[in-house]
Amino acid sequence: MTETRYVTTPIYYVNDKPHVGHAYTSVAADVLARWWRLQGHEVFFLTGTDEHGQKVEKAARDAGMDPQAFTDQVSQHFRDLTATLGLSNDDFIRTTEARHKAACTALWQELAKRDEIYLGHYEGWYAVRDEAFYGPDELTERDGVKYAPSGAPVEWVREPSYFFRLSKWQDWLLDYYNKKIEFIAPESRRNEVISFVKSGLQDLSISRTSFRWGVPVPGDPAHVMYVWLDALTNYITAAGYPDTKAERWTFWPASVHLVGKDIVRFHAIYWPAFLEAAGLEPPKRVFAHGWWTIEGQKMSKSLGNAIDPVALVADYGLDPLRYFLLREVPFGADGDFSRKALANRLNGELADALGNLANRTLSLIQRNCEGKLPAPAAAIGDDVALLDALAAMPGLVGQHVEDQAFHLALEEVFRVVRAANGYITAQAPWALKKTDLARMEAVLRHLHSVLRGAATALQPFMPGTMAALLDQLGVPADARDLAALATPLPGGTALPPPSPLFRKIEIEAA
Ligand code: ME8
Repeated sequence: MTETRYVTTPIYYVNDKPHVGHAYTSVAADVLARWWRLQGHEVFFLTGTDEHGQKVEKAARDAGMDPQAFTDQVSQHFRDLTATLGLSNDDFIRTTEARHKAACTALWQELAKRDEIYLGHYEGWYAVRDEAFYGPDELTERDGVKYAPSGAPVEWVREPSYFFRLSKWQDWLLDYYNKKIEFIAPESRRNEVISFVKSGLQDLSISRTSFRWGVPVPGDPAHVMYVWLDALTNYITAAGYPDTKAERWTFWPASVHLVGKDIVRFHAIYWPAFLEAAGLEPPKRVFAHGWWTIEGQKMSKSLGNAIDPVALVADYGLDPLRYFLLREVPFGADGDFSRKALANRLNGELADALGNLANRTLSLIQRNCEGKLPAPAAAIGDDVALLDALAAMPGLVGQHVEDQAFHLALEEVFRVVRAANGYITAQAPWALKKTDLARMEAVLRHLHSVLRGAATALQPFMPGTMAALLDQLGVPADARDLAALATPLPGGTALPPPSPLFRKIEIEAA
């Protein structure tokens, strides 16, 4: 049955250019969106940029630019990156757009109408880098400077502020986490959020008066909205809010917000509370993935080691990068990025295991079968185990993708690819040419089926390369979704001469 599915990335701050950490979340969201489309669902995939707040205002000032001109420029880098990464996003939202300001204003008014907002005074510690407030017990002090747990310095802020009655939602949140086990993943993050909420929630300051770069509070323009209230609202803006009759509103509530573990608190605590308080449905799931370090070090502007995804695509190709990001580290765990590890995955798994299987099989069909696909054949002997594993594979991949266990999804495909490599060696179809032509054809046909299954299931991960492989396999463009796997290609289908799918990389040069 066709369902609606909605996946989001965080909207990224435009204080700096994108790096490989941003590419990571975006590629993961793209894989989900593409997988769901392959299953026949109606999908909405959103990404974009977060452009207000003190941090962005400061970055614009440092660049000597007007904030709007500055955000126009940096946001464009993120928009360009969607093309470089081959993202299939359906929309790209910027928080400086009129539609978004209208949604923020409407949400604020709804919260105010329901008495969820009151005017008071904020006094406390604020980290501009995180755009977050911290309690005194969360801070550490070094050389007279206080730091948040993220390592960002905090400053003492005292100003009039509107507050959201977050404390009132504490029990509701705990009950919600209990009832919806799948709401926060992975488990470690769920536990972290639950214990934070159990430790007690304070009302949340949701406006600032000390700077101007934000959405004005309706009826009190001396205040701008707290950047996280503004930012989180993007997910409903793009679905049409406040017009809940809009066609896109059918996508709300979001199926999953993919975020890094740094911002799980905002998505799993504030966001469902804001929505519930405004009478809107909370999202179904928040998945917080782990953190990439670079050759063992934290990635940062000051260390100058932030890796530009555009350069990686130029050096290794887009699909090897997409594959590596999701294969190397279990989604949810932290990982270390190294060019050597990327080259190893590319050479060993893509070029050797998958690329060679395709090349050997397709070259044999070209040479020994006049480039025509052999007819479907019955499974006998060793064929049975291989084809059974192949038949089970898409279902297993689907379960893992649904859990956002992308590395396990890939492992399911490569398990079958490795089995097929063992099978081709054991069956030696090149030798069968002289002894048993019918068997040679059956073996090549089974290998073709494995390649078709693998290429179909891998499309969300490596769209460009798998489209090329499906072309080489003679699979028509309208027979590339999961359901089409049930219909075998007719024997005699003409296949084009094969060409290599992956270029190996010298490890030393990597
Ligand atoms: O937090 N490893 O934006 P941001 C893995 N605007 N992922 C990383 C990463 C790393 N080293 N570095 C960044 C914001 N990311 C807010 C979000 S949403 C309503 C507002 C990814 O530009 C990861 O997804 O700081 C992380 O959560 C996000 O970029 C932070 O991007």
